[in-house]
Amino acid sequence: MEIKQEFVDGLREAKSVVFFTGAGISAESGIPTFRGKDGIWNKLKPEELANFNAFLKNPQLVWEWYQHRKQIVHESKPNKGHLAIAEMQELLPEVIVVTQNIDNLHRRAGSKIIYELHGNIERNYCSKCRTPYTKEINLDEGVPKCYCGGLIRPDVVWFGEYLPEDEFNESEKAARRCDYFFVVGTSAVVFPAASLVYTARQAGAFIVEVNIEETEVSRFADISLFGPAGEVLPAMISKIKAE
Ligand code: BV8
Ligand code: ZN
Repeated sequence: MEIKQEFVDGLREAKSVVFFTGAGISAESGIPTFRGKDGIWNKLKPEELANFNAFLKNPQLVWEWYQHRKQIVHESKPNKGHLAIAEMQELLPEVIVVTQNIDNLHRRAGSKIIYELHGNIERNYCSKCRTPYTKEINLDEGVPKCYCGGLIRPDVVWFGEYLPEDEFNESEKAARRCDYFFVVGTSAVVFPAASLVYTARQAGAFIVEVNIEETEVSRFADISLFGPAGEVLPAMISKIKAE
C-alpha cells in the first residue's frame, strides 16, 4: 500500500479528523470480526443472539456469548492501529473516534474523544428500570437480576434498538465538521452507524478507507489504503512525523 506524499501533506494541515472504526481494527488484537472468514456471526446468527427477543427467550445463552467475548477482550490489548489513532492526537488539533466496537480498546489505547455507537461490553444495566448494574457478573448463580426483578443485560445496542442519542448526534456533528473521515476496519453494512460516512462525504470531508479488502465504502472513498490497520496507520503516522 503506497501512501502518497500529497495526501500526507494535506493531512498535516487538517483541523479535525474523525476515525470511524469497526471490528476490523480490533482483529489484530485477536478479537474475531463479525462477517469476515473467522467472523463470529458465521457460527452464531445475529438474529439468534444480538437482539432483545433472543435475550428474553434465552438470556443464559446470550449472557454466555457476551461473557465469552468479554473474556477475549480482557485477554486482548490495543494493537498498533489503536495506538496510532491515539498518537494522532499529538499531531493534529482535533482527533475524534467514532466506534461501532464494544471492546473498549480505543480508550485503553489512550484516545480521549470516543463515541461508542453500539455500547460497551464492560457496562450492564437493568432491562426493566434501566438502572446501571455494576456488580460482577457470575453466571453460575444464573442470569443476574435487578432489585426491581428486571433482567440485567449488557449495555450494547442490539438489532432493532436505537443507538444512544447523544453519541450518535455528536458523531453526526463530528462527521459534518471534519476535514478527513477515516473508515477503518468496517464492512459499513450496519445502519445508522454506516450513514456517517455519507454524512461526512456530503459535508465535503476527504474520505479515507483503511481495510484489507474492498467494501461498500470503496467506491465513495477519495482514497483506499488496503492493508491491515495495524500496519497502514503506523506507516501514515511516520510519514506525518517525517520532515
Ligand atoms: C436500528 C451489537 C432503528 C453489539 C451490533 C430490520 C429491523 C430493524 C432494523 C433493521 C432491519 N433491517 C436493517 C436494519 C437496520 C439494522 C442493520 O443495519 N442491519 C444490517 C445488518 C442490514 N440496524 C439496526 O438494527 C440498528 N438499530 O436500526 O434502530 C430501528 C429501531 C427499531 C426498529 C427499526 C429500526 C442497530 C445496529 C447495531 C447492531 N449491533 N452489535 C455487539 O454484540 O457487538 S452490530 C455489529 O456489526 C457490531 O456492532 C459491529 O461493530 C457492527 C458492524 O460490523 P463491523 O464492525 O463492520 O464488522 P465486520 O465483521 O462486518 O467487518 C469487519 C471489517 O474489517 C471487514 O470489512 C474486514 O475486511 C475488515 N478487516 C478485518 N481485519 C482487518 C480489517 N480492516 C483493517 N485491518 C484489519 N486487520
Ligand atoms: Zn431494575
